[in-house]
Amino acid sequence: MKLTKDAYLSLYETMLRIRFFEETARELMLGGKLGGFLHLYSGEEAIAAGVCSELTKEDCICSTHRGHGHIIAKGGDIHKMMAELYGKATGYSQGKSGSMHIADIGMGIIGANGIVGASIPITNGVAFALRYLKKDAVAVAFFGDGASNRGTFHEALNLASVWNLPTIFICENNHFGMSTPQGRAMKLKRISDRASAYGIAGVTVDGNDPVAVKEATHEAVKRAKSGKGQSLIECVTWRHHGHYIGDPAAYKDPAEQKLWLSEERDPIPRFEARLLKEKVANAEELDGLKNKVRDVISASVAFAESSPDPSPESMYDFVYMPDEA
Ligand SMILES: Cc1ncc(C[n+]2csc(CCOP(=O)(O)OP(=O)(O)O)c2C)c(N)n1
Repeated sequence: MKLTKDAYLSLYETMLRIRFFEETARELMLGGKLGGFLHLYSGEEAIAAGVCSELTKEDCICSTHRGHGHIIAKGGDIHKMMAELYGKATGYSQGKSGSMHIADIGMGIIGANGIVGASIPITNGVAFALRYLKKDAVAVAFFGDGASNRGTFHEALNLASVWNLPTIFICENNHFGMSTPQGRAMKLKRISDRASAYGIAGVTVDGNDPVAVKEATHEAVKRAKSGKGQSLIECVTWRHHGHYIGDPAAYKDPAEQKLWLSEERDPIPRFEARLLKEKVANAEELDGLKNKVRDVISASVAFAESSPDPSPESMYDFVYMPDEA
């Protein structure tokens, strides 16, 4: 795939936006400024950036507990995201959901989801709706290697296949489900091999290379939009931190951790080296983008900190309750 300079820099900028958002949120939480749970996406940025670079506003994504990267890459509002982490009234869910339930329907962001594997069948529902409404669009499910062992994954791949839905399945294989390594939860080495059981296309790509992810997604979107079927794309990656903030990740092999955090593996310095080597951009341009993104994240923190808390009277607003008993 031949990319323009703008396309390369857009992938780079998206990865920076995710990394800086995540690392800022980490510092804020460790500093006691944020409450709730935080599952960081640092290290996996190339997947969200590569996938979402092939999606239009009409295409939809369903996300996970580790969802900030997907939301940022799909065009979510960083100010509203940060305010939500702060529990402020200006947040995506008026400060009531925190990190794991951010949605922006207008941007095709159907929602993050704290239930592992739940986003996968929901994506089929979205794909069904898109087809019913005759939209030229796809629905994309993000999920982890752990989630691919759940029944929801298997049922959803089967249903998408037999109903020929425009669904794309993105498995983010970061090698662990909480503290359990992939090898202890499944015998397969390649999760993409599961696709053939359902008659759909399966491919494993380097999930730390945004261009490889973009290329695979390009093919998957083409296939889905032309009615030729679904795709399971396994993106091999590594999460830099523990499962959530507070997990010291003592179960990781230190040598492996060091290797994946090195400049050769970390998707951001690795992509920077490529952009410089292929003369797509020079160091000043890349630094300029870094400064620009840092300013965006700092502004989002200032916005969140100066936003009001939700009022006690609004406690039950936007909260679903069945008919009062
Ligand atoms: C149905 C369900 N079971 C268990 C959990 C607890 N849990 C939260 S994240 C997680 C691991 C998920 O691993 P994976 O799908 O590989 O995603 P990753 O965290 O690696 O991104 C588990 C077991 C949950 N939230 N939902």
